[in-house]
Amino acid sequence: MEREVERIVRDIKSLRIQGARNVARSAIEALIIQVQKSRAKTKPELYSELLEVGDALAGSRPTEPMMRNAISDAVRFTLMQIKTHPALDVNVLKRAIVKEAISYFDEMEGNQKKICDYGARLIPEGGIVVTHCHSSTVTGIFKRAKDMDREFSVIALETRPRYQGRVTAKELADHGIKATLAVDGAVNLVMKKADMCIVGADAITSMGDLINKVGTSTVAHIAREHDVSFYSSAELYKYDPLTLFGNRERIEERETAEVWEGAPRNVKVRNPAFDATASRYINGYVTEMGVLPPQSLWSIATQRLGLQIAGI
Ligand code: RUB
Repeated sequence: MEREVERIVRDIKSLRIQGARNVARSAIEALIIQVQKSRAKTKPELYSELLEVGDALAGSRPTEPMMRNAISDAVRFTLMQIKTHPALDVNVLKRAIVKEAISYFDEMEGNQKKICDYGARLIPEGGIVVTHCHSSTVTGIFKRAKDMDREFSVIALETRPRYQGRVTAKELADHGIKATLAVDGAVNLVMKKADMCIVGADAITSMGDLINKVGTSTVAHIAREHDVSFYSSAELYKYDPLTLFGNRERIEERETAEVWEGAPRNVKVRNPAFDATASRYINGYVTEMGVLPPQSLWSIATQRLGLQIAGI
């Protein structure tokens, strides 16, 4: 594996690269680097290099189906080229893979623009919106709403232990949006005056449940308690197709030192990075296909991603 690719794997693991979209984007960048620098002389050699890099990337953050879906697309594309063009030269194949991977970035940008347009229309004029963690999709929506001259303010929850809420608050304030940071434990208190909640997504299951930064489910439950609408914004690439066959989304457990460095030996420390919010707490998913009810997301995502369901 190329050194630069190893560095990207490390950066994803350590959260230097953070957020599902950034992670997926960097994973594809890594595949492009590997293919461009590959010394593979044959197509099977190139294919096994791709599989090796794909496995290392996918294992770097287990709760990231957007990255997995993007890697699978690249691997599937390569396999199809090998099968359908047996005479294809390995260097021509390398260029074709790179071209295909670059087109994924354009698609991502187009999707993000649509999500920001749909999401911005949901932001209530003069309202207070609560968010959790840092999602580039959510901050994109807020910035779009601001650029449409909508007046609103955002409360970003701090998001222990890695404080991604600070990244959100600063990014929004730098864009001229009124931003307040509150500790996670204040969620009930701040929700009393809120008009809406919106968070990102790491994974969406076939049941329409949301997997996002730990603490998201608490935000959703408390929003329901106060009758505040709760949305998640996500590209359909975040749908995990394996959940349709009963697979549960794996929740990443991170280093306990992130929570308490040097904790007493007789204290057990847990550090789950994500949690699951049941679909009944979610008013809608803001996607590139519009604001979808959680129950219909799986079928629209299946069509959009061109997935085959065995037996149908
Ligand atoms: C980030 C997080 C974000 C989603 C969506 O967790 O939970 O809400 O990844 O982000 P972490 P985006 O900091 O552990 O990666 O909308 O940018 O894809």
